[in-house]
Amino acid sequence: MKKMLLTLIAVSSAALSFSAAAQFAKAEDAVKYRKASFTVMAAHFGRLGAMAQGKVAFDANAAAANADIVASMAKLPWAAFGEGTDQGDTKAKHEIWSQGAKFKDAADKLQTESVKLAAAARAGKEDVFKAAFTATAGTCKSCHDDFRSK
Ligand code: ASC
Repeated sequence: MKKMLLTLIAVSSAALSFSAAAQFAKAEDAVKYRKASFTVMAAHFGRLGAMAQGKVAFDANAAAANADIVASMAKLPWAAFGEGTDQGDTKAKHEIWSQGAKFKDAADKLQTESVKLAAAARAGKEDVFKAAFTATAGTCKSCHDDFRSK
């Protein structure tokens, strides 16, 4: 019994390290994962947008908390754009894979600008925050224009 248990542990930890290396068991899981990270990002970016547009009063702490989540989410989707994940329920354009360096550059810009956005929010100056919001939104838009179908 003890031996069986040890074998089971050995087998399941081998399976675990294999799936960690492969990142996603199925292409469909990768698509779901990246969409989920964009969905969370958009929810928090939307709250920042409401402040940037003056629909909600600027609040540095709330803005910083939302921007931190955007910056965290901005790290996640890219690992889920692996080979074979261009099919199924996705708006991802084939250019993501045929122009990989350009896509990576766009992904990096979002990450850089969202970190700056969090810092700008924390600094508590509304005009600086608004400018950083516009810069970050620009990185969303240009990546969507090039790499997401309508
Ligand atoms: C958002 C959101 C996006 C971006 C983009 C910026 O709030 O969900 O995808 O801003 O529209 O142009």
